[in-house]
Amino acid sequence: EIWRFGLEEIEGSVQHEYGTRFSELISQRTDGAVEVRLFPYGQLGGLTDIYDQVQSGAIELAFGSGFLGGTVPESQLFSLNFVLTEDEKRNAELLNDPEFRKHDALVGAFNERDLHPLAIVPEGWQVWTANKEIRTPQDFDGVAIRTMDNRLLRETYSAYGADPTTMEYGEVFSGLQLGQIDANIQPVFAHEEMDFYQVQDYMIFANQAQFIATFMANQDWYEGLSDERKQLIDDVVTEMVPHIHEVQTRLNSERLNTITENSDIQIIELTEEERAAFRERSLPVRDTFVEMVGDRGQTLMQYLLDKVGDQGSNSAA
Ligand code: 6CS
Repeated sequence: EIWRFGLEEIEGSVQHEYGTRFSELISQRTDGAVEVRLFPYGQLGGLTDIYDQVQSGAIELAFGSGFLGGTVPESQLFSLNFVLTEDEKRNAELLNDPEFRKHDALVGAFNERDLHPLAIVPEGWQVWTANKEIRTPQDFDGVAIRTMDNRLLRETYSAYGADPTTMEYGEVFSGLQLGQIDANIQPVFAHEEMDFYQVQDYMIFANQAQFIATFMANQDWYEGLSDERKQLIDDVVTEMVPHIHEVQTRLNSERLNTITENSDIQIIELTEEERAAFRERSLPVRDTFVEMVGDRGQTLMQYLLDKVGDQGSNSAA
C-alpha cells in the first residue's frame, strides 16, 4: 500500500522533515505494509497542482498553506497577522488541540472541497526581506512585496502600505533578482534553502505571524480507511506536534547562522512600538476575513482569539 504525499517545499525543508518522520512512523507501525512516498515541491507541478491532485485523489496526502486560500477560503485564517501568541510552542499546541483541529467548522470547510485536515503545522515566523530598511508602514510605500496567492495576504500587505504581488514559489528567486519584486515573506529556513537571501539586503523580524501549513488528506480516501488506520494517523500526527516544533526552531536558527555567515544581509528586529503600528493596521483585515469567508471562518477566528485571551498579541498593543 502506497500513500503519496505532496509537499509544497523542497528537500531539507520543514515539510520534508515532517514527511520523512511521518513516513518512518507509519512504516514502522504497519510493519512495512504502508509506504509513504514523498513528492517534494516541483515534482507535481506548481502549488495549486498539488491541491488539485489531492482533491481528485491522484495523491492521498498533501500540505496546503497560503496558496490553498483559493481552494479552501477559510484556510486564510492561518494567514491572519497578530492573532496568535508570540509563543510558538503554545501556538502549535493550540492549533493541534483536538478541540480546534477537529472543530466542525474546520473539518466542514475542508470536507466541502473533498479534503480532510489532519494536522496544523507552524513552520516558524514569517520574516520579511527587502532591498531597503523596513521599520514602519511608511517604509513600505512603493515596495513591491511578493505574497502567497490569497486575498487576505494582499489585503494585509496593502494595509501595511506595501504593493503586494503574487508569484509562484519557484519564480520568487528570479523575480527578486530581476527586480520584478523588492521584498519577500518566508520563514528563515526557506529564505536560506531557496537562496532568496542572496538577492536581498535586509531581513526584518516583526513576529507578525507564523508560517502555518495544513497537513491534509483526500476526503474519500480518508473516510475509506479502517478505524485502525485512522487512529494510527491520529496518534502519529499528535506525537509529531512537539517533534516538528523542535525541528522547525532548530532548522530556522541554524539557517539564520548560514545566512549571516554567507552574506552581509542586515538583520532588523522591530521594537514593540514598531510592531504595534503594524498590528493596528492588521486589525481591520479580520473583518475582511469574515466578509470573505463567512460563518465558519468567523467561528474559527473567534475560537483562537478567545483562547489566546489577554496573553495574546490580540491585546498586546
Ligand atoms: O512562499 C511560498 O509560496 C511557499 N513558502 C514556503 C516556506 N512553503 C510553502 C509555500 O507555498
